[in-house]
Order: sequence, then structure tokens, then C-alpha cells
Amino acid sequence: MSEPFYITTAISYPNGAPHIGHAYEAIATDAIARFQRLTGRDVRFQTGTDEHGLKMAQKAAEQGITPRALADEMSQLFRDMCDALNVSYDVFQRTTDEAHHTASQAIWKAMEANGDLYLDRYEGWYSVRDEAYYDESELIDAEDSEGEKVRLSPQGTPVEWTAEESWFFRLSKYQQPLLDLYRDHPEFLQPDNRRNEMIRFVEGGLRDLSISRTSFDWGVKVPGSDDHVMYVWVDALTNYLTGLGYPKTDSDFGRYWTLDADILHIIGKDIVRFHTVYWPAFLMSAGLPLPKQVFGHGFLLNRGEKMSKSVGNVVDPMALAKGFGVDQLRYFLLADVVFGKDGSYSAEAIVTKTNADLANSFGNLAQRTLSMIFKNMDGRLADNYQAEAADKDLLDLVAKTTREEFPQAFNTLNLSGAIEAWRRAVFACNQYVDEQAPWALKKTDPQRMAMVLMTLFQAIRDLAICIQPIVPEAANQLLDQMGIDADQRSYAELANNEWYQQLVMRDWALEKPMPIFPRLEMPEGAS
Ligand code: ME8
Repeated sequence: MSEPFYITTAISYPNGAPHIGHAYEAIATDAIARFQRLTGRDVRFQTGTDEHGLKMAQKAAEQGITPRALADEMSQLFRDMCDALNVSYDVFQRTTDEAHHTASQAIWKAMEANGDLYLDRYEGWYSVRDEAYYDESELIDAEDSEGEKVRLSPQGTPVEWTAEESWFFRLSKYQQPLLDLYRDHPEFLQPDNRRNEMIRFVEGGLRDLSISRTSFDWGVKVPGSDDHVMYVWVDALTNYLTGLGYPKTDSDFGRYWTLDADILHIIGKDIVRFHTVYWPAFLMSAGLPLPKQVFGHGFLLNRGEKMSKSVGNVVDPMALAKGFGVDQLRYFLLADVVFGKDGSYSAEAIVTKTNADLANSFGNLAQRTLSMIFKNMDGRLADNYQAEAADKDLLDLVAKTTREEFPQAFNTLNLSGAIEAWRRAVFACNQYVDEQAPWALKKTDPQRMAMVLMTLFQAIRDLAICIQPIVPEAANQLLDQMGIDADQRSYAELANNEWYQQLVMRDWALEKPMPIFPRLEMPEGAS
């Protein structure tokens, strides 16, 4: 049986419709999940919505509806977004599900049994927007729009003074174990700059964490303390276990959440603290294995500016996908933004990048080649393929890219680097077409023309197989047109040369090729 690989996105707050940041995270995680499946791993991919907490309760109250009604309506939009963007999740976990309450109470009891929970009184600062407690020393002084002095969280969100009875988690006890974890397993928290930030934070000292609330009831009930609901991050983080069947061990939990399993959480940079301080501490306390890696990606900025409802630059990812195409949006976000760093997007940037790389470069290469085979060779593959040096060089370069450079970069989550390697191979193919000029060979040396086109056909097949995680729909359409069977598209097949002869033997013939990447028009009003 193939090796398990468990990958998750953060679960989003469904207090509004999804934005491009949510789409970015889902797409990047999906590309990694698809990549791992193509390498033969047994992939489990989970996403979902984080439906409890004050933020949800307050938003619902503003709208005069119940939090549950708000969650039901908005959670569906997140699921629709994933479906529309070809995000191949196996489980969409909602935290209002009954099973999630059971899982959260189970981890709570395990932490309690370990002596890590105690009842006390919390007095301090809380940001509803971040659903986070902050230490006095972390706050920043600022002015509001009326010039009044206000105190804000380090994320720039308002904080309020909170005082109530609360359950506490002995986070302070885990300071050294966490520092040991970062030191012994630098891969646990990536990229490196985020790990350094967290090391500094933990070295500064950890206070015990307030993990229950009594002033509202929209949450998971604390076992044995019916007037307390869990702090939303305790239940939110537990979603990663719920979807596997925790606390049952004879479930997928027993398969995907083991000591040596590959477990990867993809999250944004603003929630690294929750995933790399609180979460491993909860897991250690409950006696559960830790994830292999937490990767904190950057933020997407609209033309370099932070998205905000008041600036009016919150972009609906569904509108972008509709306007430019799902594969085009996926390609742009993964090729243009360095995974781990902030990135900027605009309609013009999407059009320019995807026209250059997809329509003009790869799309055109495929369309030109297949059209020539269709017109000049009755759509059939030559059964006497004999490569010259230039042909071998090209196929070697494509093999090196698709079998070595692309997967190596992808394995270290250098997604844009992987795509860049692929793009260079496409460029080499286009250069080869220009040099060999098969259209001219048609009259002078049809035999050689056939060999050039066959070389290209093989190169395009490899490049299409390789790029499936990024542009799944277009890659599959192209492979369909090229007669490559659906079960012959895994990465292991890249090293298998039998497919060519199989197509020849079947007397397979191309149908009139259809372009896979239409050229996009610049949106109106853009320069
Ligand atoms: O934080 N660019 O939910 P969320 C890129 N419920 N990524 C962005 C982004 C942007 N502009 N804005 C947000 C939560 N994100 C919690 C998570 S997990 C147990 C609980 C990312 O809806 C953000 O960093 O605010 C996070 O990873 C995800 O979107 C959901 O954010």
C-alpha cells in the first residue's frame, strides 16, 4: 500500500464570503495534494470552515440571524469556491458537526488527564477579529479615524478588555519542549524566517493560555463545565483530527496521524503562532503525534495594497476565475507569487502572465504541433521514430525538467521554482520548433518533418503530465486529445516509453486539435 500523506488548509471563518486569500491557500494546497497523488502517495486532503467563536456570534447578531444560520449559508460558499477552483479535497470539515464536538471534547479530556488544565480567572486583552489573546506588551498605540488614542493588536485589530472565569492550559510548561522541537526539527516550521520569529517569541516566555469562555455560548461545551465553551482556537485546531475520525483509532486517524506519517498544514503567516506554539503544545499534552510540517505562506495584496472592505478592493475569486479561467488563475497565483512570500495581483498581471506563459508559449506549442500532425500526417504517429542529436537533446532536457527539477522544487514547496523549470523547458521546445522549422521540411524532407513532430509530441506529453497539479483541467484536456490514457498520467509514467508504441499499434489518430489556452483580452479600463 502506498505511503500516507495528510495535507490540510486552515479552516476559514465563514463570517463573510471567501476572498482571494482563501482561494490562494486552497489552490496552493490543492497543487501539493495533486502533486503527491501523481507521485503515488496515498493522499488525504482536508479543508473546511471554522464556525465558532465571538467573531461569528457578533456577525450573526449584526445580521439578526443565528450563528448557525450564518455558518450554514457562508460555509456553503467556501465549499462552492473549492469546487469551482478544482480543489480536490477529500473532506470538507465543518466545526459545527457533531463529530467535531466529540473530537474536541476528547482532546480536552486528554489534556486534562495529563494535568495541564486548571480553572482560574482571566483578565487581559482580546481581539475578536483575530480571536486571539494578547499580552499588554504586544499592543501598539494608534489613533482611530476621529483622532482618539486606541490600542491595537500587533495585527492592527481592535482589542477589548476581558475579565472572566476561565480554564487555563499550562502552556508555560511547554516552552522548552517547543524550543527543542524547533531546534531538532527545523522542517517543522517553514519558511525559515517564520521559524526564527517563533523562536524569538517562545524564548520571550510563554504564559498559560486561557482556553474557555463564559460570556457567550457559541462554541463547543467544556466537558464537566457546562457554562464554559472552549476558546475557538482549541476546537478549530482539533478539526485536523476530527476529519480523520479521532478519537477512534480504528479509523483514518490511525492511518494518517501517526508518528512517522507525513502531515502537512498549509496556513497563512498571520496564524503561525496558533499552529506552531499552541497546536504542538496541545498535541504533546494529549500524547498525540505532531505534524511533520507547518508551512506559513504569504499574503496576497491587491496591487500591492492590503485587502480591506473599507478600501473596497476585496476581490471575489469566483469573478476572477470566471473572467480569466480557473487554470489561468491557478497558474498565475502559483507561478507569480513565491510560496512563502507576499505577492501582488491585478487583472492586468493575470492577463499578461497567462498570455505569455500559457497561451503564447505552451498553448501555442501544443496547438502548432498537433495541427501539423493532424494536417500533414493524418493525425498519426510515425512508427519508425529515429531521433537525431537535436531531438535527443530536447527530450533529455524535458526529461531532466519533468523528472528531476520540477519534483525536486515541488518537494521543498518551491512551487514557483518548479513552474519556472517547466516554463524553461517549454521555451526550449519553442526554440527547437523555430530551429527545425518543420513547416519548411514538409516539402524538402517530409521524413525529417515527421521526426521533428514526433519529438515534439513526446515532449508535450511529458510537459502536460508534469504540469497537471497547476492546471489540471487544461493538462487533462490536452492529454485526452493526445490519446494518453487516464491511468497513464502519473509521474512514474514519465519514465515509461511504451505508450508511444502502444498508440502506434492501436493505429490511434488525432482528431482536429482544440486550443487549450485561449488568449485573454486585457480587461476594460486597464492600461
Ligand atoms: O484564520 N492572502 O481563518 P481566516 C493570503 N479560522 N492568505 C490569506 C489572506 C490573504 N490576504 N487572508 C487570509 C482563520 N488568509 C482561522 C483559521 S485553522 C485551525 C483556523 C489565510 O478565514 C489565513 O492566513 O481568517 C488563513 O490561513 C486562511 O486564509 C483562513 O483565514
